[in-house]
Amino acid sequence: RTVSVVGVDFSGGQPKAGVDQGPFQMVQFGVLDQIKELGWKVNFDGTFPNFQKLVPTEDPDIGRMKKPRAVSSVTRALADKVRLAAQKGHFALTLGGDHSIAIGTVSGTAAVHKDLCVIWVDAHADINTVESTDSGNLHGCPVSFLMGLNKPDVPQFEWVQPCLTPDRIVYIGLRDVDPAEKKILKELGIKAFSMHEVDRYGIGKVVDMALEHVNPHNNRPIHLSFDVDALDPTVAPATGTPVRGGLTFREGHYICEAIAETGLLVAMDMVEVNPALGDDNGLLQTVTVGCSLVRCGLGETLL
Ligand code: DIR
Ligand code: MN
Ligand code: MN
Ligand code: MN
Repeated sequence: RTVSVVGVDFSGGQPKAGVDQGPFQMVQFGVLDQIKELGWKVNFDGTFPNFQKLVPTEDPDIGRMKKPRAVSSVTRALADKVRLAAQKGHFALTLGGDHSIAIGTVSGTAAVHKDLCVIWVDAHADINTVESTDSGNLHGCPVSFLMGLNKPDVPQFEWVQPCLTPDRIVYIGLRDVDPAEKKILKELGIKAFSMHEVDRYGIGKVVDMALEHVNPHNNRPIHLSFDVDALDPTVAPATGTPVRGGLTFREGHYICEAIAETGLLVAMDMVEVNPALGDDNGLLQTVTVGCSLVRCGLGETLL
């Protein structure tokens, strides 16, 4: 099988520079060769698409939203790339970049895989609406766009087709959810396994329950959107919004292994790796773990 890899050198969904260098770092670390060694044909054009050039020089706030034009044009172009990859039957692997880019990746896969479900692994729920967001950072909002929760439509994001329903997404790893987000999760009945449930049931049971919820008949294609800040900051320190009390190294890998084992995974995002944050050791640790999570999603096993 073939995997199409897109590196998204974009940081405009949040204020910290450096997360745009995440894809370069993971590629430099050798993730593409590592994937080839797993038996995949890798489709990567060698030069990054350079999403940065789509970023407008002037991009004043709209309401609370920061950099709305940049996020819109980058995610729109990314959605096309991911859709084309999925149309060819390729696995779509996206290396970020901040998590706002999931507006593009999920739009792209959902356009092709009509029955898609999404597993969102994150410390955060990323479901703020353009009205509920306190920070104005759009990496805290992608799920609200994918679900069509922003009414009336924000003109810049009119191109986004609501492609996700509350029963088609499940969260794992949450521990920093804004009050307005808690309300949205509750009102829409969205299933979430926070760190509390990971503690209570163990990661094996949590992943079983998550898959059972979102994919009861084991026949829906799965998009895994993995924010590296789901991991504990001791494991992945180089990220923009670290939150203590996260997933262990093995818990993170187990999630990817178990989802890969279903044979239903069609797309994966690895986002929020920010090589500019923290010391050299923290950077190496974070890039290394990002690459190994990707390998597990693509079928690497321990034995
Ligand atoms: C917060 C933090 N809920 C916000 N979100 C983050 O800005 O909307 N997402 N850090 O990754
Ligand atoms: Mn996120
Ligand atoms: Mn996060
Ligand atoms: Mn918060």
